Amino acid sequence: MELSKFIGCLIGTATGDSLGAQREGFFDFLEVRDIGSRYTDDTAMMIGVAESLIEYTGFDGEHMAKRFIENYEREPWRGYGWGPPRIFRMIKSGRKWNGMLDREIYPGGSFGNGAAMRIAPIGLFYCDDPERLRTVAYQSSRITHSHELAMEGAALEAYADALAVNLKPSNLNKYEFLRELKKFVKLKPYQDRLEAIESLLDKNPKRDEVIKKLGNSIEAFNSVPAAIYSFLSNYDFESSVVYAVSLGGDADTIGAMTGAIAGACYGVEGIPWRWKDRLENREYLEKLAEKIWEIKRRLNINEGNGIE
Ligand code: F2R
Ligand code: MG
Ligand code: MG
Repeated sequence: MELSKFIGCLIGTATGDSLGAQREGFFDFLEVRDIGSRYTDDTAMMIGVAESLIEYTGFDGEHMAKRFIENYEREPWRGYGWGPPRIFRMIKSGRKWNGMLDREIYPGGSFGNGAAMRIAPIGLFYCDDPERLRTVAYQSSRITHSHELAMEGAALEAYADALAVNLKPSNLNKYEFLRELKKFVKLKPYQDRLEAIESLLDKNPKRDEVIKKLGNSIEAFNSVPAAIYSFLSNYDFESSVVYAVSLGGDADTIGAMTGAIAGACYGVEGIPWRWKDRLENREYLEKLAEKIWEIKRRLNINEGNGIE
C-alpha cells in the first residue's frame, strides 16, 4: 500500500477534471495540454466522499449526504449536474438520504455519471475488499443516483481505481486488468463495452470509433468505459488524461475518472509538476489521501475491525 498511489488517485481526479474543464464546450477533437485554475463538481463531490469516509472511519450515508450539502452550499458554482442540488434541497427539508429521491426527478433514478465521478476515495478505502467496495459504491451512489447503471458504473470505476492502486506500473498488463474488470462487472451494457475495449486495444482506432463504441457523454455507461480505455490505451499519466479529454463530450468527468485510475497506477510522481503546481487545493487533496492511507494502515480491513 503505497502512499504515493493514494495521493496520485485523488490528485489525479482533480487534475483530469481541471484539464477537462478547459476542453468543455469545444466541438473539435482539440487536444488540451494545460489545466485550468479551477476544478469542478467532480472533484468537489469526491472531496465530500473522502471527508466523510475519514470523519466516520467508513461509510455512513447520512453523514456523506450532509458533507455533500455543506460543500455544495459553500461552492454552488462548481458546475453541478441538474439533479444533485435538487436532491440536496429535499434532504435539507427532512427527506431521508436513502429515499431514492432521484426517482422523483428521473424515471427509475438517475444514470448520470455523478456517482462514478466522485468514487475514487471508495476505491482506495476498500481497495483490498472488492465485495465491500461494491456494496459501499452502491450505497454511496444511492444518495443521488439510484439507477442500477449509475451504481454499477460507480462500482466499476472504484474497482478500476483499486486494481490500479494495488499494481506495480511495470507489471501492468492491460488485458489482465480488463479480465479482472470483466469478472467484477454484472450488467450487460458494461460487459458489452468492456468487450469493445478489448477489441479496440488490439488496433489503433480513430477517436470517432472509440466514441461510437464506448461513448463520451454524461451517462455513467457512456463515460466510465471511455475512462478505462483512456487509461489502458496509453502509457503514463499525462498521455492517459490528455487522450481522455481529447474525446470531448463530458470531458471534465472522463478526465477525472481517467486521472483517478492513472494516478492510482503511476503515483503522484507520475503527474507532471506543471499541472500539480497549478492545481487548486493540492495540499488539502494530498492531506485527504494521506488520512485515508493512515486509516487503512491502522485498521486491517480484511479482519473487519472497524471499517463499516
Ligand atoms: N455539465 C455538467 N453539469 C451541468 C452544468 C450545469 C450547471 N448547473 C451550470 O451552472 O451551468 N457537469 C457535471 O454534471 C455531470 C454529472 O451529473 P449528475 O450528477 O449525474 O447529474 P444528474 O442530473 O443526475 O444526471 C445528469 C444527466 O444525465 C441524464 N439522465 C440521468 N438519468 C436519466 C434518466 N433516468 N433518464 C434520462 N436522462 C437521464 C440527464 O440528461 C441529466 O441531466 C458531470 O458531467 C459533471 O461534470
Ligand atoms: Mg464537472
Ligand atoms: Mg462533467
